[in-house]
Amino acid sequence: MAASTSKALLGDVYVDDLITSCGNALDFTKPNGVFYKSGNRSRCRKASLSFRSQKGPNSHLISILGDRTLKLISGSSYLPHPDKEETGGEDAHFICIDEQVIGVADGVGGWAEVGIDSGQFARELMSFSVTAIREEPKGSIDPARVLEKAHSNTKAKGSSTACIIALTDKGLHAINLGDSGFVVVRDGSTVFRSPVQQHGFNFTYQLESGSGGDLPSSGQVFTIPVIAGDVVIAGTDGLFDNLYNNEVTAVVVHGVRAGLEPQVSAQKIAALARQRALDKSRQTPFSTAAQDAGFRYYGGKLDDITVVVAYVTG
Ligand SMILES: [Mn+2]
Repeated sequence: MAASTSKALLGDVYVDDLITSCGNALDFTKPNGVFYKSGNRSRCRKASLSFRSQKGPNSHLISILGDRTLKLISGSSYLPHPDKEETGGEDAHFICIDEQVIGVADGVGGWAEVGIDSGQFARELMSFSVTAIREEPKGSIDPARVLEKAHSNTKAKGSSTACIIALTDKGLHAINLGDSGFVVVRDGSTVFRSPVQQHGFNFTYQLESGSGGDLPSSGQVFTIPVIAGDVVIAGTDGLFDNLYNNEVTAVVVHGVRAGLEPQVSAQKIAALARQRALDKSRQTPFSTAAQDAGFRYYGGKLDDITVVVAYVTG
């Protein structure tokens, strides 16, 4: 799946742009969150793009790992690439409140060259993830098994990254495949950041329907102890390519101090990421990576931006 051809895209940047295993082109973008929120009997439902705010700002009670009273209070923000607002872009995400699971996916934009909207794959993958989560034992959800099932059920053409994070009896239990990911912030410091999985610069690991792409088993699995007061920030590369860790952390810390709900913090993070994405001169994580890969590239990267913020509360 390494075959690639070089294509010119934004400005003077050249990137590998894959057809068979589409890497993100520099034309990165994606919009349209799939939002699952409990509130009915099935406890996890699709709720389109209406992000209702959630109750209960985080408390600062210190709990120990394994404390069954820990909860995730989550909110999200999704800013599609400006050019893709009409189709909703290619990112997708979900929040399952009662199961305490969040997920993000980033459909690979390169498929647009062959007329395929990868957003469909990403949304289907997240939708089937929610279905699989409902079948998991309460309190010990296995994100790897969830992703495996979701992948086997997803039939749409396209490909996508995936990141699923569950709060279980053992702490955070997560799987990440590709260049989406998550960070855990504690007392103003980043205590965990999931590594990016790439085959090469701008060529993410990705799931594809059928036998193409990478396999769910290539995803990295994590078990991370958490305590009340921790904040989990999950996002697609539209977030992590544009904001440095300390920038994300600063917004989170401010939000917690101000008693902001997670959705509001997510909106603030997404807005800052968008601001950086539009900045043509400021150094960003993406411009650094591009330069390291030998490209002349400055500024941010315009893309779909998905941010899910989850407060771990006692
Ligand atoms: Mn992206």
